[in-house]
Order: sequence, then C-alpha cells, then structure tokens
Amino acid sequence: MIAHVHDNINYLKTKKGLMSWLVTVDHKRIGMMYLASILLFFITGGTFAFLFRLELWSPLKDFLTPDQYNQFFTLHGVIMVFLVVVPGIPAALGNFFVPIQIGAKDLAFPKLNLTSLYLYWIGAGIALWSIVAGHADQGWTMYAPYSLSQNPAVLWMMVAAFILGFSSILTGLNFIVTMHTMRAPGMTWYRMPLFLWAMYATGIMQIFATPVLAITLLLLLMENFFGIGIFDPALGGDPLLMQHFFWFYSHPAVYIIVVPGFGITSEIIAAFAKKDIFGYRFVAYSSVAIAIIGFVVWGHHMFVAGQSELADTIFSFLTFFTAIPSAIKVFNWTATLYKGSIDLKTPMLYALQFLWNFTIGGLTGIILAILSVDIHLHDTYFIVSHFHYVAMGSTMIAFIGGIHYWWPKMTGKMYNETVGKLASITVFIGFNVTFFVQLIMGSLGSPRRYYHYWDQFQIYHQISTVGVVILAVGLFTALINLIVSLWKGATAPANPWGAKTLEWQTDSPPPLYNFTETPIVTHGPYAFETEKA
Ligand code: HEM
Ligand SMILES: [Cu+2]
Repeated sequence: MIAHVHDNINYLKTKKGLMSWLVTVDHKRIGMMYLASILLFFITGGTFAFLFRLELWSPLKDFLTPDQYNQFFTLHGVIMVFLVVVPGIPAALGNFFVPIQIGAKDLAFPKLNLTSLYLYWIGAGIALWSIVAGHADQGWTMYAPYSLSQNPAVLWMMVAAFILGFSSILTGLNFIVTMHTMRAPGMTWYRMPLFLWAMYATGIMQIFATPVLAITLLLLLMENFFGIGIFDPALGGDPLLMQHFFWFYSHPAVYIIVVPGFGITSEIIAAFAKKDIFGYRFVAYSSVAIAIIGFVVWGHHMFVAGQSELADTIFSFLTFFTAIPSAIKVFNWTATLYKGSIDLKTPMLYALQFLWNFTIGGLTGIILAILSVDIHLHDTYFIVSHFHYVAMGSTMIAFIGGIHYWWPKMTGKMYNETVGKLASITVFIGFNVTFFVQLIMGSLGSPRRYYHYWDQFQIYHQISTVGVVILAVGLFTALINLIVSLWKGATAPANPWGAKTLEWQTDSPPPLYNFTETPIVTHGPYAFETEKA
C-alpha cells in the first residue's frame, strides 16, 4: 500500500537526505549526481585553461612558470577528456533519459549503475590526487617514453584513467542491455528516439575500445614498476606501439565524445522544428556506421610518428570515409529544418551552434586527413582548434543544449528564457573568437604546447584570450540562470516544448518509477505530421 502511495511522488521527493542519494539505485538520481560532478570538473578544467590562456597573452612570462604552464595544460587535458567529455552526456543525460525514453522503470542493472558512479568518483579523486602528488606535465596523451618517468603524479594519473575506463565500460554495457531487453510494448527499434540510437552506438564503442586503453595503461604501469621493456626503447621496447594502442582507443573515443552530441541535436531539432527528422533511419544507422569506421582510422594521429608510408596512405584513405556518415547527419538535420516551423528557444540556439561548429570541426578533420597537409599542420594550433571545434564546440555545446532542453523535466523548473538565449549567443561568439583564430595561426605554423612563442603570433594569441573571456561570461551566465531557476523558476508543465518522445508524457519531474502506468507506444518518436493530418 505504502509503495503505491509513493508511486506518484516525484523522484526528488521520495526520500530525503544525503544518504538517500548516496545509496540510491534510481537512474535519475544517479544521472543528477553525475551531472553535478561533471559540471564541477568542467569548471575546474576550464579554470586551468583560462589561466594558461591568460599566460599566453605575451610571448614571455606573465605569471606562470614554464613548468606550471606544462602542468596546467596537462591537467586541463586530462580533466576535460577523462572526467568531462568522455563520461559527459551518457553518464548524466543518458542515465536520466535512456530508461524514460524507452518507457522503462530503470536501467537493466541499477546497482551496477551506482557502481559506475562510484568508480567515476574514485577515478576523479585519484586524478585530483595526482595534482597534489606533484608534477604531471606529460600531456593528456601520456606518450612513452616520457610518461615512464617514475614520476608519481604521472603514475597516479594513469591509475585514475584506468579506473575511469571501467566506469565508462559499465555504463555502456548497462545501456545496451537495457535497450535490448526493457523497451515498453510497441517501442520497436525504429520507434526509438535518435538519442537512444546514439547511446547505443556509444555503448558499442565504450565496450570495445575502452579495454584497450585499460591494457595500455596497465602495460605502462608494469613497465614503470618492473622495468619490463614494452614501450621504452632503452629497455628494448617500442614507443610507437604505445601510440598505436593509445589511438586505437582514443580515435573511437573521439566518437564516444561526439556521437551523444549528435543524439541530443536530433532531439532538439525535431522538437523545435516540429518535424520528423528527415531520413530517420539514415541518421540512426550513421551513428552505428561511425562507431564501426572509427575503429580502423587511428593511424591518422601518427602520420609523422614514423609509421610506414604504406600505413600512412591506408590510414589517410580510410579516414575520408568517416566524413560520409557525419555529412549524412548534417544534411539530414538541415533538411529537417527546411520548411519547419522553427522555434528559436534556448535549446534550439545551442543545436544551431552545434551545426555550425561541427561543420567546421568535421571539415578541418578532413583537411587533416590529407597526408601531405597534415605533415605541415601536425602539432600546430590547427589541431588544437580542430578538436576543440569537435569536443567543446560540438559535444559540450550539445550537452549544454541538452541540459537546457531537459532541465524542466529533470528539475520541474523553467529557467529564464531571455537570459538563456543571451548566454547562448555569448557562448557562440566567445567560442568562435577563441578557436577560429587558432586555425589561422596553426596554418601559419604556430606550434602547440609552447610557452615562449614567436612574436608574430602574439596578436592571434591575444584575440584567442579575449575570446575565452567572452566564452567564460556566457557559460557562467547560463549556469547561474539554471541555478536561479531552482528557487525562482516557474513550475514546469509536463511538456513545455510540445515534444513527442516518451519522457514528455510523464510528469516533470518524473515519479520514482518514471511512469504511473507502463506506456504503450503506437507511433514513431517525432510524430508531428500524423497529428496534423
Ligand atoms: C567528430 C569528432 C572528432 C573528434 C572528437 C576529433 C578529435 C581529434 C583530436 C583530439 C585530435 C588531436 C590529436 C593530437 O593530440 O594531436 C584529432 C586529430 C585529428 N583528427 Fe579528429 N576528431 C574528430 C573528427 C574528425 C574527423 C571527422 C576527421 C576526418 C574526417 C578527423 C581527422 C583527424 C586527423 C587526421 C587528426 C590528426 C592530426 C594530427 O595529429 O596531425 N577528426 N582529432
Ligand atoms: Cu582520430
């Protein structure tokens, strides 16, 4: 009886107190805890970036020593990659919405889900400890032999990445099993929202690629502690092997990073253009195609590392194929917008930014895939810009857009729309001022990761630093707007945007088991047209 009474109470109110959160197995609460943790690390990683960009204001010392500069970009990279963009969307929004979008009560393995969160926290704690332990300055790629330095901070960082990898694998596994076994009656594969297809493709990559990273880190640690020659040439090892292993994980990882962003963009565009996504199946399949092709192109990170010319040529050739599924998506989103009744609300502004930024990120990727051009551009600011257009400009922007899209559902509150829009526009300007200029200075030959740089690049660095200030203002405005809404925001209705997917058919915030009765699905995820007819 009592359980029944609880059925209608929203998940935030079912139980109170810190302990009720720490031992919860509710996917929504776990998602919210991930969200809070990831945003905290985003601010931490951003602070390091902000500081070293300020340092780059002039070619000589401003306020950081060269050593501190190296440590700061290392910490920035490790935090942003392993603690923010890789877990990011799946762990926070995926956790919250995968079960709800298929009409299920929870994930298939709720306790495993809580375990993933704890592994994330432990991994994050160790990563932070490595800051205290000293002096990690090897860069986020941890290339041997430099990373085999017996430096405790570097070792701790590897242990952290190892543990974080398991958190990621378990999340992917949980999602895949859930989608296979727990779909509501009528929820066929092709009625699944595109966000779920994206989560599915991401899950595949998490399960198949992440173990390779784990093994690599384990080998590095063994080499460090027992002096077994695996990667260190002084011990008879092969440093290139380390790079192969590393990129065999890390190229799929770039898609673990961006594919979830594709998913969110599809949801937002459908909801705010009030249309079915053009070529739904192509968009769904292209996520899976990206996941598969992503496994055979890792060598494009090693064009100048000394692999054979034949290998270079093959990897260059194969890399071009990754452009096809990405382009299919961009074309289909654009076609969806065509003749849509577009509503430029805050989430939609982020989705449009995503389209712009991802187009630049993807096209610069193709430029880098051209062997002869990459020899010139490798290790310049062009690379830095390319991956920021993808990781920040696409993934983080989609993430922030998704937070705005689902905020009313997650919290039951509406944020201020005008402030949300202004923040979004500021972020767009700030991001592009920061990173577009880096494409130019990179193509002029300015190397990355240099503390002292040549005078002729100062103006570009300064423009970029101004951009970062604008970006920071935009991001903080967005964050404050969301936080203020928790106290001041109007109560959110069940479906503020008039969207069609299942999460909008339950209360805001949802009850403990998501739906008071199991939904029965009778149409596709974006059935706007059927309604008109
Ligand atoms: C869509 C998500 C993508 C992400 C997250 C991403 C991320 C990255 C990252 C992090 C690097 C830096 C390597 C380094 O540390 O030096 C990189 C380099 C590279 N990316 Fe991407 N990339 C993406 C898409 C693409 C696409 C679509 C292509 C090609 C069609 C591409 C081609 C390349 C190439 C060739 C390099 C190597 C450049 C070099 O090291 O000289 N990327 N990418
Ligand atoms: Cu790659």
